[in-house]
Amino acid sequence: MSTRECIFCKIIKGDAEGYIVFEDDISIAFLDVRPLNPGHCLLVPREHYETLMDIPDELIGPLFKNAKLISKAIEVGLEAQGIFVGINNRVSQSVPHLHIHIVPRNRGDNLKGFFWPRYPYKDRETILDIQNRIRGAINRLLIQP
Ligand code: DGP
Repeated sequence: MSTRECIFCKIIKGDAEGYIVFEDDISIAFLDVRPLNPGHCLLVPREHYETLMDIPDELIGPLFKNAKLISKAIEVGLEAQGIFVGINNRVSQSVPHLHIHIVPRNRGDNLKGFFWPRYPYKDRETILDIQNRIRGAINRLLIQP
């Protein structure tokens, strides 16, 4: 998708409506049009990157610092008991411009845990296999990012 067609790029440029709650040099945050709870914000980098895996390392610190600020602001400003922070990457990602969901949470708000059912591992062998595959991939990435 070109940045001209991206709805979040349009909001960033002021070409589409967005109820902006925060902006700085690298990012903006605005209200999600279909909130899980009132106050659900999306924090996005100004540059068009599709997923967390695509953004430059230098951006991660400043971006997550802003996620922390917005989380605190939602907690205080909306008197939320807690905050859910999450990112869909490709699967379940409906807008291919990286966005961090920052959602106010209150006990009994009907958002169940991680939203999805969870299952235990079949056995220890499966756990060790998964652990080894992730650790191996991390080691390879550390050698050659
Ligand atoms: P995800 O499913 O993780 O890609 O979340 C995308 C979110 O973006 C979804 O919660 C709805 C929101 N969204 C989609 N289009 C617009 C829009 O035009 N404006 C705003 N404010 N939010 C949008």
